[in-house]
Amino acid sequence: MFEPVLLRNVDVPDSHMLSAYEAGGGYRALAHTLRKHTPDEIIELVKKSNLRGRGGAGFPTGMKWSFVPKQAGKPKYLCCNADEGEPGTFKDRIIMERDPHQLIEGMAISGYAIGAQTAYVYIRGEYVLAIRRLEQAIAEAHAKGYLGTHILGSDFNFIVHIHCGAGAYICGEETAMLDSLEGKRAQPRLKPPFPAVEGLYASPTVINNVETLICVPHIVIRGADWFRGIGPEKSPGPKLYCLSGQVRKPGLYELPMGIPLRELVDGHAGGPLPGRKIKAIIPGGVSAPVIPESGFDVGMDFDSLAAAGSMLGSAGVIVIDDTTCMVKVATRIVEFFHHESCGKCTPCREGLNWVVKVLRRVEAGQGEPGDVAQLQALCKGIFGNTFCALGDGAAMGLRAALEHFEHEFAAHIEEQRCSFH
Ligand code: L3W
Repeated sequence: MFEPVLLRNVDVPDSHMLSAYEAGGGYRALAHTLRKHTPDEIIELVKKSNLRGRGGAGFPTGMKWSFVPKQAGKPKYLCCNADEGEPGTFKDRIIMERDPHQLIEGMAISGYAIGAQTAYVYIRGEYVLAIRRLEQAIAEAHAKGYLGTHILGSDFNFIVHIHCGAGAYICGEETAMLDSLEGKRAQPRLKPPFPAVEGLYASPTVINNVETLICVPHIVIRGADWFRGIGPEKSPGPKLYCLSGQVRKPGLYELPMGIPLRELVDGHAGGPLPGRKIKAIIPGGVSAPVIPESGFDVGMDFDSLAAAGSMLGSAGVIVIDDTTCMVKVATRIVEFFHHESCGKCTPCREGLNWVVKVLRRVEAGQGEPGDVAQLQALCKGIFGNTFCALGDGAAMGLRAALEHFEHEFAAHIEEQRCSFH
């Protein structure tokens, strides 16, 4: 049986309080780090663990940290991406609401490793309870000497600021987030330069997701080999999966990286609702291409899902059963991306507007014979041609829905109605 590590505290009474966190061994990893390790040793340890970013792209964390220039000069920043805007994704919220000290400890160790003294948590503005709990936890950590100057008697100084987003999905894109933190309208920046070299206020900045940062204290205490021993070697570790949609037991699950999708949904989340059959699953937030039933044996890790034509993304697993119309699903998803497009680049701004118009008419039973081909051509025009991953996410998702469920689109157009309603 897999023992939860990242969620081990969340059901403890008062789990958000410092006393409960300390009682479970909290801040031991920070104390150990400051007493026994140089910053470079922590970077090496994280590299050895093969920890990969949990925000969506799976970039190796230790490698990202090692891109931060070593020389003194400009300040270095750590930013925690807690904007969690991907539909179907709620893992970071649970951590911040129920175990905020785990994040603060992860940030302090990560800040030490990269030479940062200042950190920001860019948090989704709707996460009111998480914001309150984090503020309280930061104050408690300051009072106890886990944050501030000369942390635990060392030379390490580190403070954490909270910055609340205001409801725009694009702020979760790392460079748009930096613009938002600087007080500008959030729009993606051209990369390179990558933020690790030139980020916040043009200074070296490491941006990591909440779940990535909370893995760090456990790697310090239990070692890189322990972490690498869970799941596939190139994509290891404990993983948080957000289960939602038409499934018996939706919720947040911590299981090894690489668990087969079928085992996750049928075994842990209880399978389909009574009398229903699951026909499709979106494995990683709506940016990830939908998987039909024939693909449910895929492993839930970055490489296996990429090889299967989808992606792990934020591990927001959305379950769709045989009572749901895939044209409707695809339309709602593309409407979301269209609404959230920042408007900076033409293929995303104009392309998604066009796609939504076609999808809405097909959904309403007013589709025209060439509409599927039109949608495919539009996806081709958008994918790979947008400034950031938002347009790609919309195009990839629609392309997969058209590929696996073309018959549902064709039936809408032919019968001029939706047979699900
Ligand atoms: C330095 C290099 N740094 C890459 C860094 C880069 C970034 C990270 C990954 O999109 C995905 C997206 C969403 N020197 C570097 C380097 N980096 N090369 O590595 O970079 P990248 O560009 O591959 O991805 P990204 O733009 O960060 C993230 C997908 O995630 N997604 C989003 C989910 C939303 C949430 C949420 O709500 N919590 O995570 C969902 O599927 O579509 O593909 O840090 O700077 N040479």
